[in-house]
Amino acid sequence: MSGISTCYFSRISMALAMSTADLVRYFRTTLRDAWEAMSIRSDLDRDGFALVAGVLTPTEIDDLGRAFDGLVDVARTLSGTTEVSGSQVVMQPDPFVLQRVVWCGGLSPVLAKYGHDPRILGLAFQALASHRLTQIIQQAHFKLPGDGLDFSLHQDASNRRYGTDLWTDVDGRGSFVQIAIPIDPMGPENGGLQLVPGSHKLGFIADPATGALPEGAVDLGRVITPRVRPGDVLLLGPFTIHGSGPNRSDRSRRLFIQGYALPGANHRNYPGCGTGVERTV
Ligand SMILES: O=C(O)CCC(=O)C(=O)O
Repeated sequence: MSGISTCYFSRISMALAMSTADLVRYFRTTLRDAWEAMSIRSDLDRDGFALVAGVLTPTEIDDLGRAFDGLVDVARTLSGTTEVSGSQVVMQPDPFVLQRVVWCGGLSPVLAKYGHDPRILGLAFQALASHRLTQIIQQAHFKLPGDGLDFSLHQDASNRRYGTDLWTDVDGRGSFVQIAIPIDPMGPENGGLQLVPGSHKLGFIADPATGALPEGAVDLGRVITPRVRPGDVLLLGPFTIHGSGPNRSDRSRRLFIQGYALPGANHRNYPGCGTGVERTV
């Protein structure tokens, strides 16, 4: 919150030098941004996730789709999980299943630039209230028709190694936000993200060694699979229980994911980015 206050205080000092028309425009934008920031933070506090519509344009989504296609082309030349050009391609050759490309910006400059895109960083700032962020995740997730891929319900905090020496929870709220952008329309039929609203309030309940959730921790009747459009953005806290089922449709479900930690939280080495890349909002 103090980060947000500092940000708006500096905006007010800049506004003192402006004409009336500029001033009106400026305050309108500032108020809109402040409102959006409050609602993202309050959605994250209440539900464990927040959905922001229309962040990327259709043209950008087309560019991202082409970049994802390029990753599939690279994966088809490989015989198994391999590190290439600073990315890790997680796949099997026969039958061909491309699970994900870790630090995908290594292979694709088009994807790389979204890691420091001001809109994405602005959302991460709103979630974590820090001008300094450490990016540790940039992944391209694929679910091509018939590939059978699914993700059992989990908390991202497990993947961050919460509860071990590899993670320090510097803000006491998990110190991490995941930002997911669908490249294709995503919903129940094509393996869209499943979420358990409010589950973050349980805190970190997974087994730190295996990531498994305790028996009966999730009331499956509370799982939702929202329809999310390409270019919309879904923010998830690290304790929010989520997963996804297989893609049973005849169209792909591709998901572009960025993940940011508060500085000092992560001590784990990730393919492509080591302990992370510093970003400033
Ligand atoms: O790609 C998916 O459907 C699941 C992604 C996910 O659960 C994760 O990255 O934590």
